[in-house]
Amino acid sequence: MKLLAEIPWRAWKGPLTDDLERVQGGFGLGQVPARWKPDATTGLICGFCATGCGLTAHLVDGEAVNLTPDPHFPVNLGMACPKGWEALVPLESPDRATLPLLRNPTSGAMEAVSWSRALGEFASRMKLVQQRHGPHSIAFLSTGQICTEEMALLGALFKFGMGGLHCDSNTRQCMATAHVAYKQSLGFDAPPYTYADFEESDCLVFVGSNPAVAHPILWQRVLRNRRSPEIVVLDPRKTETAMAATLHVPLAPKSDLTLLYGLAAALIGRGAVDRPFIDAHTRGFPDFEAFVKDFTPERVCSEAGITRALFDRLVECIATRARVSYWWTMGVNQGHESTRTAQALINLALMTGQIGKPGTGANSITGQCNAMGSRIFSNVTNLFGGREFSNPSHRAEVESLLRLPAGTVPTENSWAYDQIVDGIESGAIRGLWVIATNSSHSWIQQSRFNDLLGRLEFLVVQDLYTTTETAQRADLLLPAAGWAEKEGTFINSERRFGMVKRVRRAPGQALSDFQIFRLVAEAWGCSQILEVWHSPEAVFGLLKELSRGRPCDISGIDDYRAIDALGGIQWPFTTAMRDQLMDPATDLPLEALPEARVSEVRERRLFADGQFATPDGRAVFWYASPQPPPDTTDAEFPWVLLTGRGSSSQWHTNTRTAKSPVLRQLYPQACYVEIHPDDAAQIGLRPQGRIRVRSRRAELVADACITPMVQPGQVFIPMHYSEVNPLIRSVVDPYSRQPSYKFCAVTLEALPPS
Ligand SMILES: Nc1nc2c(c(=O)[nH]1)N[C@H]1C(S)=C(S)[C@@H](COP(=O)(O)OP(=O)(O)OC[C@H]3O[C@@H](n4cnc5c(=O)[nH]c(N)nc54)[C@H](O)[C@@H]3O)O[C@H]1N2
Ligand SMILES: Nc1nc2c(c(=O)[nH]1)N[C@H]1C(S)=C(S)[C@@H](COP(=O)(O)OP(=O)(O)OC[C@H]3O[C@@H](n4cnc5c(=O)[nH]c(N)nc54)[C@H](O)[C@@H]3O)O[C@H]1N2
Ligand code: SF4
Ligand SMILES: [Mo]
Repeated sequence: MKLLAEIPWRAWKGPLTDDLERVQGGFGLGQVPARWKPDATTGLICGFCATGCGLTAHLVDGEAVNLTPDPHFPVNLGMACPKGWEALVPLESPDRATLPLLRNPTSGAMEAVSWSRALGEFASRMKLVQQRHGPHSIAFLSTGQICTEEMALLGALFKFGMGGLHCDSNTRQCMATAHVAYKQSLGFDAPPYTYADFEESDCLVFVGSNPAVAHPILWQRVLRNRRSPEIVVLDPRKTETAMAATLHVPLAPKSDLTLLYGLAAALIGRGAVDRPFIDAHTRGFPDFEAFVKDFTPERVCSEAGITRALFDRLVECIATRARVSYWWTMGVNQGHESTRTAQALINLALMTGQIGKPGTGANSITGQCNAMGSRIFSNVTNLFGGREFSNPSHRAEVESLLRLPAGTVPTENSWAYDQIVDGIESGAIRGLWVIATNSSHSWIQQSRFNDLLGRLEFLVVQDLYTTTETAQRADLLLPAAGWAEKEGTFINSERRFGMVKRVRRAPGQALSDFQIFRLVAEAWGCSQILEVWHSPEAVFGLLKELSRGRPCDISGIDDYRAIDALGGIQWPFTTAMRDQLMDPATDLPLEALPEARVSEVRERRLFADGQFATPDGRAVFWYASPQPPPDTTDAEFPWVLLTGRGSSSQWHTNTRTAKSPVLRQLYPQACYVEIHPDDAAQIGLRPQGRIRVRSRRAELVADACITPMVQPGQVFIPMHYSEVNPLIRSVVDPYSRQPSYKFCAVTLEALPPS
């Protein structure tokens, strides 16, 4: 093990200015706070995916030197994937941003500046943009990877303090579809399940989801299922998950909607529906029933490119198993008609009454560690607590709860990510603040995006590293403390709040995002608005009040200690639920809940009573006729390019995972393209050959990986390599505005080995 003193940034001897003394306020340098047992160990939630595994940090002098999975945490039960085990290593990288950096307008070089200078530049230049081009000419793009309290503070600062309107986050790339689909169908963005459902289901249907790679610990939960379940995978590729399934349906890319409507028609035809549930708890079924009649097995099999026998077997699985659960991820969320596709899955669960009971549900698996937090509490696409900006009574509630002057809350919705990008093109957006997302690699049709960044008058990037594709384009770089260097909560896929704790000192002058937002407010001159937002836990208290009476009510969670002591707490957890568990007369904190009663808090699912969050309590059937993908294949571009996760050891744009020598051993360093052996032969690919992949927008050259995992006519490139996104056309779903990353027409050319 490396000694702390040997870690490169520990040797940092930069100026310790008065300025830093003033701004750090307990969040910058100095000792890790002793509030979480300063002795041998403390628990915290992993900072990569939304599985939300509990990790145990092993401390020396109050600082984490190692991590192990927590055997008692209800999510991971003692397991972790390679990223979790290695999570401390990326914090120690020499390219950590340790000082604010400002671009010298003459030389173009980035130069270290004090925090005072950086914050002064931030406020004066963003304000100048607003003076020249109007208050809504500044925007931010944020993330599902910082703490809930940080997101909430940012959303309040920008919309209530800085006079901004347009902002979005990388959750648009990830979970927007699930958000909109649930909201329309069930009345609230409410994934209904708990992880125990993986173990309690008789038939698990995974659609566009590869948990064996992308959510390995959830996959372990599936493997713990003792009910001999059918495991069905709908994925054009024979993924690691599909190989382990009992039934793989290799449907044609983006034929999901047709197939799912055909499935609904076949189930209705067999009478495999729950009429009493439909009558009591849903709206719109008769019209849906009439609509799906056109989706005959013949049509479906032809459009999805599967055999009739396979289709019949799929119908049989779902019709005959008692507890059926539907799980979806990016193969559904990222598409040109993704919202209706997600809703086709919700419709299946509704019409068969498979929701609100053990082992059932229409269950979207979340991607980033805190995408759930950003969906409900970031004040970006919806007003705090899943409220609407356009609703006057919602605005008044928030203004009153936060003691804001009437009229502070904007009445309009923000533009979505793609509209902000278009806004840069049209000149409507001139100042951009990018926080904890690496858009210059991850956004769709990336060359256009990166060209557009050049048109901005001011680009601020707030990140852990100076080397990300986006940071390198910044005019101002704000050095952020990362996961484990700060405190707050994450919300995982099953709606569970978990604690992030400060068990490491941030390097140099890096500050937590929370502290940076507070300092921006001060520099902007709007800190009075945020007086009550002084610490993460104070913000958590505000979020409790903002959630009260909403479907995501967490008013019954006392404080951080309760979350920590109970293995996380799922929303909702209302004051009434708390009072049932803890006699209010005893005045004991929730953390003192007797062990015997902890199970009542640990695992909960939604909609057990068939009451949904719509005004009339009924879930709604949504559907639309399937449309072909806009980036069509033709004689010139005959292959379909699919993208997604390549390995359990790579995280997105690889800014963090590339920093671990252990993780680096576990994935190919150079971009590669998976191609079927028949196609390899067709294009004349030689062993160890390389391939040129060209779309209507760009081209790349990558190593060839010849494998029957992909079907003929399709190729796959992992998203972790920055070469891939320039190829993909900017197509978004009309309702969720989530990009369609998983369908791009390309042509291939074999190149000799390099
Ligand atoms: N190791 C690792 N884990 C991660 C991440 C990571 O970067 N690395 N990222 C996290 C995040 S933010 C997310 S959102 C999740 C994503 O988790 P997943 O969605 O499971 O991962 P992907 O590989 O993006 O996509 C899943 C599958 O969709 C399939 N697919 C493509 N097109 C279609 C289609 O038209 N129909 C169907 N049915 N399937 C299709 C792809 O072949 C792929 O196997 O993973 C999370 N976990
Ligand atoms: N082709 C293709 N493209 C895709 C996808 C796909 O399937 N195919 N998937 C999409 C999906 S689902 C997602 S979620 C996106 C992800 O896309 P991004 O969000 O752009 O990817 P990350 O690499 O996670 O970027 C996070 C950034 O935040 C920084 N960071 C980490 N922690 C902190 C922190 O605490 N504070 C601050 N300030 N910075 C921090 C990291 O260093 C990194 O630069 O990619 C999308 N892009
Ligand atoms: S599965 Fe997700 S939450 Fe669990 S250790 Fe791996 S990255 Fe972390
Ligand atoms: Mo994601």
